Amino acid sequence: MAKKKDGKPEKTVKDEQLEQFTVDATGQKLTTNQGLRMAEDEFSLKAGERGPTLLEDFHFREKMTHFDHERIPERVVHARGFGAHGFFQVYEPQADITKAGFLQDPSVKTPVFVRFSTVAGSRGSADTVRDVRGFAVKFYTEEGNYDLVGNNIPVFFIQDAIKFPDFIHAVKPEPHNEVPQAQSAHDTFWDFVTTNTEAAHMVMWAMSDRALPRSYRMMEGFGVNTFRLVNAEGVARFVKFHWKPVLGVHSTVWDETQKIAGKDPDFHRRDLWDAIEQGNFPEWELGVQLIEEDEEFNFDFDILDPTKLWPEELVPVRLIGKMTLNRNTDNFFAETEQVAFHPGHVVPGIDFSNDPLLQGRLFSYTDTQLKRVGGPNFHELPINRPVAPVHNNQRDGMARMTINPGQVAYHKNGIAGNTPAPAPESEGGYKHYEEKVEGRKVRARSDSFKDHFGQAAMFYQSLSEVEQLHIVKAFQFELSKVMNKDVRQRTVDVFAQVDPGLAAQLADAIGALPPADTTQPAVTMKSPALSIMNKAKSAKTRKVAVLTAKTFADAELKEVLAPLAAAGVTAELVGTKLGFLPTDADGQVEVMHHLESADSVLFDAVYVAGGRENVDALLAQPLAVDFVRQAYRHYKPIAAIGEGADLLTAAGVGAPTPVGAKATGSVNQPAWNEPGVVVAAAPDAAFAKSFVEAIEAHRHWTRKVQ
Ligand code: HDE
Repeated sequence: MAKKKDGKPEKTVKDEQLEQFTVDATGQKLTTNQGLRMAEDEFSLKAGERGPTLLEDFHFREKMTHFDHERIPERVVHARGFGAHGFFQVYEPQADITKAGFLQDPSVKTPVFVRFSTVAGSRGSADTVRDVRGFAVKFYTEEGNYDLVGNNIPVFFIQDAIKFPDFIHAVKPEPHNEVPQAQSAHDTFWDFVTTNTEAAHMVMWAMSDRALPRSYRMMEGFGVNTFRLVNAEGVARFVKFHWKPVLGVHSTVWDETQKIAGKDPDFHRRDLWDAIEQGNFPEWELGVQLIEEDEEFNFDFDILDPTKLWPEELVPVRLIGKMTLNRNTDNFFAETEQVAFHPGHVVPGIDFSNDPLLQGRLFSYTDTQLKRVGGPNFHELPINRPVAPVHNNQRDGMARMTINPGQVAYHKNGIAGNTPAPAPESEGGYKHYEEKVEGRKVRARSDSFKDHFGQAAMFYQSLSEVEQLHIVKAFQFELSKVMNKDVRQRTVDVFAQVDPGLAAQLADAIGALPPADTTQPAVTMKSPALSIMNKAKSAKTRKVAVLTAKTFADAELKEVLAPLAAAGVTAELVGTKLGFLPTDADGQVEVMHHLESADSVLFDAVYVAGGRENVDALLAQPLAVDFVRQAYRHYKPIAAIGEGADLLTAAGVGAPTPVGAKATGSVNQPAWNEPGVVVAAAPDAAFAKSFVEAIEAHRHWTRKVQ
């Protein structure tokens, strides 16, 4: 990443534009909104010290009125979100498939703003809930804004946009009592998805580990809908968009997810913010899957059906560029809350398909901005402004900011030389792809959309045993919160069509009848790319809790913490007191977290420092024992040096391997026969290497954990 001499990322044209609207009040005098300096800001104007407040107090009125009007409606979906700035660069010119300008020149950095979100919860809901994540990217290109408004799951619950209000009403808190918040584990969600079985495929994803991302930085993004790419010759291809995180795809486990929601409801936004502040800029590669127009009907699914994915083994993903997020926002409301995405914001070279979900989306997004951001001028808000010039005859409206001089506000005109004038295609004018369409006006759905279970079964069968087990448990959790017994039974019967084994395990857990039909659905293929176990592995940016209490050995600093840092792992000390601990080489290390407020769910791995005094102090703390026990239950890597191993034993994390037994997870002695547990008498390079490898593996699923 190009950096300026002061170490800060280079400014993009969008940064420069935003700076014109950025005002820092540090060191300034306090004024009213009219620019009037005020001599007093703590006392309202009164008739006598103990008398009533006067209407004349313009400062009080202005301050209070502004406050009273501070809130805008939250997004009707995706209300909870978090954004950051960055840039996108294409690897090679993509002229063969699209004429989009920002996909041609590898030296051009196109500024982007990205907003990640959950779907069902309110603005203040927890980050780590079981839900789909929004992944919306605004590219500020030289040809105008292009928005790729995607999710972290490649398919959707419904096939036609007209059903969106119904689906959202079913998943949101129930209308009579507004319960539950940010959860699908309730009657109406399961009632909907079992009476609208096109949802089956997406439900499988929502019950999978994909709905529990470890970090926004570690999840894939998908455009979901089928779009078109069009090149300069006018040749069009169907396209699906992908974002592939460089750090790989990783998830939390359900028990951990729920605990994080209490321990740190801002877990994901904090993670993204901190990573960017630390210079660990998250990166995703942009990929495209392409289908030629004459191949449209070559598949056993309809490529316009948004409940179907295009298996990567059938239609390979071509990686065409990389996005880097390198700057946090200055102001959450002005940027993240006011940003307005729309899948209809396209540039020449990108066009739509007849995907019936996409077609409806093309209406909804502008409509919702009118309500949410309060009028037709939301494109003038700094975060939404294109860096490309805007010239047209649209005028007026609430909070208009642009001053358009001149007599003429219409087209065609003679007075202004018929300008602003439409640009021909050769000068960058957008021309819709001339797809031939014909048909009768019908309210109907194509028969080619009728298979609701084939890809749901393919998804399930493509996963590892662990991932499948997580889905079974998720169904059991969700349905045990459903009160209506008919809905429970219907869920068993419907999902038996995806996998009878899954349905039987569900029935058993929720007191429903086992599925009547136990025929295993035949799937035409498995898609290994769907399993997150098959994605890139990396220890980079992982957070290790270093448990210690009294002192810290210099050898551990050099042989453990330094190699962890070299591998890009962040190690932070967790102790019984905040402040500095002495090292045995007259140095000091800082304890950044207190055991009372830190928790293993907030870290990726645990390291227990050695030293008798240390470990005895930790053993005396039930919270320290719980810390290790819980990390073990959540399959996290655990390492200990010397006496630190006693804390592992106290936490029930196995024991040294008896003499003669075959050790698996060890470096130097004593050997520890537990996957992902690395123990050594003294730190050395091999110990650090094994620990880094254990962190790279993310979780150690072969542990026998209840
Ligand atoms: Fe959205 N969606 N959506 N959606 N969507 C909104 O627009 C809608 C769908 C997605 O961070 C709303 O500005 C309809 C699929 C994201 O600001 C609204 C349908 C996908 C975000 C809307 C869908 C998405 C939204 C609410 C079915 C993945 C958050 C606030 C036809 C490809 C963007 C807003 C942000 C937001 C409508 C389905 C992604 C109401 C009608 C499929 C990431 O306009």
